[in-house]
Amino acid sequence: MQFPKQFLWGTASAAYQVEGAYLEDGRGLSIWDAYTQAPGHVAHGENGNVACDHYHRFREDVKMMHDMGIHNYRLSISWSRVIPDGTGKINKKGLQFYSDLVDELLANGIEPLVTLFHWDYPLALHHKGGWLNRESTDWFAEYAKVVVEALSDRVQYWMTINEPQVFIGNGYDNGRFAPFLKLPRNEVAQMCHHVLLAHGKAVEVIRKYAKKTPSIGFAFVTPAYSPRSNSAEDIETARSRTFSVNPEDIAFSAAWWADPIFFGKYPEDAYEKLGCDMPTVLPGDMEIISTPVDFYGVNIYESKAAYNPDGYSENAYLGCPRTQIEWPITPEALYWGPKFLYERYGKPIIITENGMAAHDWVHLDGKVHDPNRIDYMKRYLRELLHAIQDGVPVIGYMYWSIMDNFEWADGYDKRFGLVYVNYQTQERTVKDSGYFYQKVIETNGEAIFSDILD
Ligand code: GCO
Repeated sequence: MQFPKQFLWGTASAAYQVEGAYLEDGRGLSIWDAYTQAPGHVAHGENGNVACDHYHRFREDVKMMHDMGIHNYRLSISWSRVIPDGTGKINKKGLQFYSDLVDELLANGIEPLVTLFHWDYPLALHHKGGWLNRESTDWFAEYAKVVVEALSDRVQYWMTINEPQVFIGNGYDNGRFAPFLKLPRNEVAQMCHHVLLAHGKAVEVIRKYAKKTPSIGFAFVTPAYSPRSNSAEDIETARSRTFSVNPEDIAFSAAWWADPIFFGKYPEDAYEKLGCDMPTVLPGDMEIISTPVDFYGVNIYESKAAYNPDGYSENAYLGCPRTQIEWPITPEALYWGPKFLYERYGKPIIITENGMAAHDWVHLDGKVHDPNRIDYMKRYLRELLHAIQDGVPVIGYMYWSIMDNFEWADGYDKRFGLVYVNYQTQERTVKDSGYFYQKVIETNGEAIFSDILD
């Protein structure tokens, strides 16, 4: 069996990482605009002020995607471009940009998948307490309604929130991402609860106001553990580690986020491990949080080794190859991740992100040769196909990213794109892997078994 007939083959990006135009047409500031300007936060003092200048170049970029044979494009909306202060007055020009982008995509035969929030939190709301303030859940619902009313006549696929694990864990727990804070655990836990509640309210809003019947999910990151062997015991060890709550790092625990959504309650072990740091939950919250969704969107780049007592901070195995961003290359992540998630939560899966950063540059012949990325994609997609063959309903795959972009605290050094971006000239060059992916899409996956290397 091959990839399903209607499989969503796509690529992904996020507003702050590609758009630039940070002060244009009435856009308000986000926490990334504000806190990247301070020294020491981002490699080389870089920021997303210009990024890939996609705001101005989106028509050429969409044409490029069309020429690359891309079928789907996962994009995110900048909240403060649409509502500069986070609540209240709408910025018509900002909203128009996304409406034009959606039109351009559809005119080029590309279906958009929209993420409402990919980390660029409005600065004005941060100053009102951000996710720590319970009102943040209503601010998010208000914003969701504005976007849904503007785009849902043309958009079917919606993701509420991208990787709460990362923007909460790195943003408010370990201080690596904007707003670069290290808050006490009870506050981090309370923020998580508000993020979940905001998600639930947004699901209700999308369901209620969408003009086209929506398909709703989120884009979480799930660090699945892989078993050492296929013995029932090893698989069980991997599964239970995947879903157990790590009290030192609650934000990165898969079940901490997904159990409330699918089962309407926090995982049992969270109560034991967090004790009085558990969030305050008001009556009715869990009903809202568990408003049904249609798919489980998951960003998977790597798996941890279940047999390694220290897990993911250690090598999956001695000498495990790593990408340019130092992440271990563990293709089996695309088998075990979707499998465990489907077994536990029973929803179709979309791989909302997968990809690698590599040491790419334009070679003397004017091309970008990245055989390592092609090999990576083949290995990961073969594992994904294996999961499908084993009965996991995976309905789509979005390569991260369509083009090189602003990689958060790593600035512009780490290149994940299928398209190379020269940040001095904004020239785009499709990498060999971009042409390879075109063949993958054209053949509905057959090309992952070819011997194409460049
Ligand atoms: C994430 C984000 C992306 C990243 C990508 C590579 O997964 O962290 O969704 O914005 O750029 O994953 O780190």
